[in-house]
Amino acid sequence: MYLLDLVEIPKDDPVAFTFFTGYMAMFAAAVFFFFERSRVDDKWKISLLVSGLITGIAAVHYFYMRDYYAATGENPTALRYIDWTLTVPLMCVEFYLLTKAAGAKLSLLWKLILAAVLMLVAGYIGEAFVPLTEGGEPADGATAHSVTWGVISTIGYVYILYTAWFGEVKKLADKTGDATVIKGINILAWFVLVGWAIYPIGYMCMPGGWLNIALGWESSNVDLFYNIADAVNKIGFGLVVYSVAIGASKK
Ligand SMILES: *C/C=C(C)/C=C/C=C(C)/C=C/C1=C(C)CCCC1(C)C
Repeated sequence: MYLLDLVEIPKDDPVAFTFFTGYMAMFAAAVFFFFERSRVDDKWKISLLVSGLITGIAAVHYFYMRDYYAATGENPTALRYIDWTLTVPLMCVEFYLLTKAAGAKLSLLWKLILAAVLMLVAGYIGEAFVPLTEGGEPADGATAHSVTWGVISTIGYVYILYTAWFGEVKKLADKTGDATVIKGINILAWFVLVGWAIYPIGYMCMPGGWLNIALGWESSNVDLFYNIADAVNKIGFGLVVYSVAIGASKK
């Protein structure tokens, strides 16, 4: 419905710009990962399939979010969280697949997914139900609401971070004794530490959020940070998995 009305990106709107480039980048990455599957050993094909699914699912959501934003100028919060609810668990699957050779159990996968669900459900409540005035300004209790749910969400995030850096994922990676896998997991752990940390920065730009209040950063910046973070994390993460698969296939 929106497509025909609004095809123009305002020249001074970096958020709209990142929605369009984000969409194209995710789409191109998905095509790349699907086609490259034929170049790796059989046991790595599923990892590349998952990389393709992560970026492919994101591309479809960006297709809609881009239009939603262009038509309304508002944050597509629900679409955003639907996307993450599908793609973050798939990133947990990548950790599981990489460490499976060393004996990773399904219980590891479920613990990571549960932590991701906690992180995302709390984040969604924090963003979608923040008390606002009719004019869209933060109402009484907005900051308390966003901080409370932000902290609960961070518990899930820290669990995943810990598992990748020091916990089961790290230990299993070491156990493989495979330098390519160890290095790959190490880089992915850095993605979780640095790349994923961009999301809470965006979250704090929402009305009533700390950066919104302290620095006056507008709520449209929520999407600017999320779009940049998604490109870094979904495509970057996929490329790391890809390089592990290519490296390990040559041996
Ligand atoms: C592809 C999408 C990814 C990797 C999304 C990751 C999202 C996060 C790491 C979000 C984290 C949040 C917090 C740690 C606290 C504030 C609320 C969130 C949901 C933005």
